[in-house]
Amino acid sequence: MDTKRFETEVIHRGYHALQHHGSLSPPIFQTSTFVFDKAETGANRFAGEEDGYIYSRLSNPTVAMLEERIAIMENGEKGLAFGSGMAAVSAILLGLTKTGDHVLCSEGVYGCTFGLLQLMEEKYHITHDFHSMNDEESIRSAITDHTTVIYIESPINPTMKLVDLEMVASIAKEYGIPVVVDNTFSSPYLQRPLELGCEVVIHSATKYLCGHGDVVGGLAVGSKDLMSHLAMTTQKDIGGIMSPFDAWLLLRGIKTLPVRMDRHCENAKKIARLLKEHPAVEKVLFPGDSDFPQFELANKQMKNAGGLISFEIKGGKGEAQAFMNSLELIKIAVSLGDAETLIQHPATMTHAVVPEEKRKQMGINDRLLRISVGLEAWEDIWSDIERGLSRI
Ligand code: LCS
Repeated sequence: MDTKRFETEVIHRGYHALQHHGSLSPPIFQTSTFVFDKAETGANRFAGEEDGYIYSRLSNPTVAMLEERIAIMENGEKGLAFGSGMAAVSAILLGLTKTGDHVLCSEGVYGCTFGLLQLMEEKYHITHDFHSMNDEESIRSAITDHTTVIYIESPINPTMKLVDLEMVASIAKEYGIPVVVDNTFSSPYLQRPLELGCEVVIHSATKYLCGHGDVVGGLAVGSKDLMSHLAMTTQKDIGGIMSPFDAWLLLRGIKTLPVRMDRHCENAKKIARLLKEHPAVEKVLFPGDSDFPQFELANKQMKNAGGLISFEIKGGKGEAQAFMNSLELIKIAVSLGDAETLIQHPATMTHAVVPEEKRKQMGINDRLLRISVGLEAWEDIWSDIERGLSRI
């Protein structure tokens, strides 16, 4: 199929109905293994001399449809699906490093990615440094002879800080170091890191790609060579793969990604503006706000600002928790990107594993709250927030 526009690819790419009895919806190949017509076929497939399925940890037709779809969405060559976002992060980071190597990481990452970097350092002596990555010379001086990966979240969970992906990718190219970007907060509809020169893009597919809060999954996209290598090593042998049913739910959710994202972005813009004007709010962190320190960069590398808003409430942890407890429509829950508006307290929830001093360095204090603005009528979302703020 010729490449079509994004909104068309998310619906059609990877599936050919007429090859499946005309079924409009793709089949779920809920099977662990595949039957060979004769012993030689099995031998040839294991030897890589013949295409075809072998065993669902190695590849599965429903999962392969999703891998093809995410690859085109990120404008990359090959996609891989995993059982969670963290299975994707760990397969990529462990696949690109060995003992003695160094990872240069953005100043702030999701709490479990932080935990994984700690584990890699303690158990395998793969060291890491956090870096703001907003100055070219200081990035150059932070790269060591042992740096084999530059790992970036942008926007960073939950502080919404951005990293200039094109700038970091061009420096990394001089050193021959791959740049890996966790694109979970934007989704490929809003930001495509591979088009900016980065090598690998990762998603917690649990979030916007799924969109309905019913799957935990991960996806990664990169060059055919690199992804095939990872498929045969850290994906196959560590084995954190995605189930056919979850792949099917993701294929379904992804069809509506563009329309959902437009609505998330629209709602978030309205809520961010109203939060900013409210006297009980100290500070709003939202890349779509013209006062956001990296507003220009957001406009340069993102199609729109996304559906996540972090804000500091006046007071401390007590006020933050009292506000959350006073909400009626908005759900207190981690995760993001669902139809329902969700609120969480990063210091005691998603980033509780990060030691307090490090959390402060990342910009996460006890007053900070993160809202994943859902698809409800924005007026209803706002009246819930407004009522909550007036009660504390
Ligand atoms: N990367 C980012 C940026 C994330 O926000 C998360 C999960 C992951 C990776 C891991 O993905 P998972 O294994 O959960 O699919 N973030 C969460 C959050 O902010 N709240 O709950 C989970």
